[in-house]
Amino acid sequence: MKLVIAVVQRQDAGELLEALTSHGHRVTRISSEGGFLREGNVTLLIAIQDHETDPVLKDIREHCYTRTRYVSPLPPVAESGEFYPPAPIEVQVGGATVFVLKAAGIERLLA
Ligand code: 2BA
Repeated sequence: MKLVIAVVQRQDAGELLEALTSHGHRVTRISSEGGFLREGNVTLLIAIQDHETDPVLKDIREHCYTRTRYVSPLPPVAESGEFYPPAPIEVQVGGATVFVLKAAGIERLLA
């Protein structure tokens, strides 16, 4: 059994969730934030059998796109007091960051 943790861009999350659930997977969607861009993204938890790993990764590949973002670094402190805005840095985000972990099992605790 595996636990797939997929960090995806918010724009891709809806279609990916639909694809995964339509293929019979149970998914938990968590709103998250990237530490670098400090922008909202989505983390999906998907517990699956080992043989489902490749099809799940295929769904993620098919629905998560690479996008270019520009980040403005903080301006350096100018000694003369003049302001020189630094050039934005280009950053490629996605398709997705995926962690595949071995899972011991799933317990559904019913009271
Ligand atoms: P962020 O941390 O906001 O990172 C967004 C994008 O910025 C990253 O895209 C990467 O291209 C770039 N980036 C991140 N840290 C950087 C750095 N120190 N210097 C230069 N560029 C940097 P992705 O690699 O596609 O990552 C997308 C999101 O996936 C990340 O958002 C974060 O939420 C998550 N993530 C990526 N790698 C991770 C890891 N090793 N552990 C936990 N979460 C991770």
